[in-house]
This record gives sequence, C-alpha cells and structure tokens, in this order.
Amino acid sequence: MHRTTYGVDADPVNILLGALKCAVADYTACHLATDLSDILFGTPQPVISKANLGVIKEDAVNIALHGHNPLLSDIIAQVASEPELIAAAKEAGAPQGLNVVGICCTGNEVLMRHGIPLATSSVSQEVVIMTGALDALVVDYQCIMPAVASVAECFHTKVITTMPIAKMPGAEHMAFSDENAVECAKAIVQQAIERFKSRNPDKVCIPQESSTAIAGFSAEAIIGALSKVNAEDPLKPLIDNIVAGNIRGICLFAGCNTVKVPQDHNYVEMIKRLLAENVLILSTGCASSTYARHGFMTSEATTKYAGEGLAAVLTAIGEAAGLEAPLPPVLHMGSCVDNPRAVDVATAVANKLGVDTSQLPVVASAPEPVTEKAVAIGTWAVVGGLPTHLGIAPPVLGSTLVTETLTATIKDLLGGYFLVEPDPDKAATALLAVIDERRADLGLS
Ligand code: WCC
Ligand code: FE2
Repeated sequence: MHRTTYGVDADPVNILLGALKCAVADYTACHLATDLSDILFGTPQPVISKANLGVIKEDAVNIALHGHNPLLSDIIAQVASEPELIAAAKEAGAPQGLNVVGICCTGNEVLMRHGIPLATSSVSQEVVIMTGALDALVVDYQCIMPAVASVAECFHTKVITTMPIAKMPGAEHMAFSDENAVECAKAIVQQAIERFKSRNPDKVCIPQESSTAIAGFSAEAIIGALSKVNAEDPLKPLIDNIVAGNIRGICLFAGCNTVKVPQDHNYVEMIKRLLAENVLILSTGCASSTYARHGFMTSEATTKYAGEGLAAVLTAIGEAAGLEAPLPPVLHMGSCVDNPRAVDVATAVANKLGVDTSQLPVVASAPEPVTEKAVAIGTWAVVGGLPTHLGIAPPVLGSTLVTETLTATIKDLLGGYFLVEPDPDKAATALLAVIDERRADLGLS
C-alpha cells in the first residue's frame, strides 16, 4: 500500500515486482499457518464424510462453523461429542443430539481433521441459515458476509462472532482466547441448544442433497498412500506415471466462487475435460467445497470421469492403500491457507527429478476468483513457476503494459504467468496445451 501511495513508486512494472515480493511473504505466512495448525491439531489423513446442504439435520441441534481459523472450531468439534452436551440437546427435543457442520475454510479444516460434514462454501453461506434449521452460526474471520446477521434475524439462528478483529452488528461476540477455549466452546454449544428451542418448524426446508466426500489429503497423506505402492521410494510411482503419460499433468484448483457465474459452473466444466485427459486434480478452499458437493471426491468419480491412464493409476494406489477402490480423482488438500501443501508435493517431485517447479507439467486454476487473498495466492503460484488460470478477468486489464507483463513478459523471469480465460472449455484447452508444452520441454511424449 505504501508503494502505491502518491509520491512513492510510479513505475508500473516496478510496482508489480513489489507485489510479487508481497506474494512471497504471503506464501511464507500461509505455510507457517498450515504447519502450526498441523502441530496443534494433527496432520490431516484421509477421512470419509459428506458435503452439501443435506448434511443439516432436522432432528438435531445444528451448529455451523464458518471462517478460516481452526483454533476455536477444532475445540467446538471436540466438545460436541461430550455426552452431557449431547444429552442436553436431546433433552431440549433434538433426538439426534448435536450436529456440527462446516462452511467455507473453517469447514475444510474440521472436515480434514475430524470428518465434520461440509454444508457449503463462502458464496452460498446465507443459504445454510435459510434452511431454517441452523441453530447457531459461529464465525471467526474472512469470507463471512456482513449480512449474515441480518439474514439470521428472519430466523431463530444465533450468530456468534469470536475474533477481536471481526465483529458484526446484530451478532453476539464471545471473546475466544487460548486460555478459555474449552469453556467458550461449551458455552457456544449451550447457546445453540437454547436457540433450538425457539426454532420454527414451519420455516424448516432442508434440501436433501449431499455427496460422499473423501478428504484429508495432506502432502504427508499423499506420500503415505504412495508409499503403499513403493515403500522405499514413494515418489517413484507418481513420477513414473507422469513420465509414462498415465498422469499427463497436475492441476491445482484453488480460489473462490463468484456471483458473476452460476456457482460452480466453471469448476465443473473444466474438471470434466481435464480428468478425461488424465490430469490429476488437487484442490483447496472453495474449490474443494465445490468438488466435494458435486461428488468428485469419490472412488466412483474416478471410474466415471478419469481417463484410462489416470483411472488405472488411482485404482492401483487405492488398492495398494487397502481402500479396495480407486483413490478419488480430486485430492482435497484443505483450506485456502493450505495451498502450500500442494506446493510441497510439486517441490518434492521437482527435487526428485532435478528440475525447477517452473518446468513441471503442473498448472493452477482459479476459475471463479473473488478475494484479495486469492490474488495473493495466485500471484505466488506464478512466482513458484505455475501457469495460473483466472476465470474472471482481474480489474487490471485496462493497461496494455500491465496485461502484457502479467500474462507474457513475466514468464521469462519466473516461468509462471497468468492466463485469463472466462470460457471454461477454452480454459481447459489452454491448460492442456501448457501441460503438453512443458512435457515436450522435458522430453516427455
Ligand atoms: Ni478462500 Fe476465496 Fe473461498 Fe474465501 S474461502 S471465497 S478466499 S477460496
Ligand atoms: Fe478460504
């Protein structure tokens, strides 16, 4: 912000280079946050759960955890299995007791670590309240619509904010700290039980839609699954299959949903093309939510959508890992803070091959980006050498110099660059061409 203030930097290219440095700082912080979460709460391992609005239960006290910070939400997920709280919910008239669901990236965190089902992602967060069956919405920060408290006024839902930097008129603030975490989590659950008593059954309308979702693919979990195929050299099966073309490339889908296209449209159209062309998919953030809700995180999706080579690899790994079914074709790597997990996998592959990440047949895509955070993540993906697709044009294309720098010239400096293409079919075609170009440069057919 200082650089762009009047009187400081006036050279557009130099400002862009400054932005790249900021993005590297963002990457470092994201990686640190992911590592610390894993130290505090455990490294995610594969877990089977469900996703979509059908995970809300009419005959339970429903509590949704929304935002990005796993600290409080992880504790709520833990206390919600305490017998006296479950008994209190039943006593209040909910035969199924307590039902904790996730929204957005806090949802991804508790899905990855506790198998808590995911209701939806950021763009459709209000719809969870509109089921009329949500008793408490607990938010921390980021990607929380400021209007949720107003929407909740039309229902009985209690909105609770928990972080000092994110308060909201119409919500109750319950200050959460490390010292009071368990008491605070229990008090929140009790508030939800209290609110359940004033739920209006006439307003309850829960869409009965949900898909199975296998999540929890940290870099460690992916290496763990691969080590079942080759214990001494876990990366070898992955690399051998990339070299052989069974895995033509890897695409990391990250980023948001936007109201500018029907929710999930770009994601779903692109992935069908890429999977059929044997591209393995990694996902984070709202991309993970999308693919979880649309049934792409299942063994069946591998059979249905993956090309022959990719399906064979995922089947072999799934069987070696004792699943008796293929691995899903989309590996849920976590929240949008967790994007460095995907970088860890790419870096391990590059190191093993003795090349730079900017040479790998690996690409990134944010087909429906919205937030500043997505800009930062996309930018460090470019710094890391990944061609990065944006399905919504960022508001910088008015300048020919800036457009050319970000989409072309920067390739010489970093290997990565932005690729702007709103049409999902054309975007998939463009990414496949980039993957093939990189394969050719590595001497792979
Ligand atoms: Ni990350 Fe984008 Fe979702 Fe918010 S949760 S909407 S930044 S991808
Ligand atoms: Fe997120």
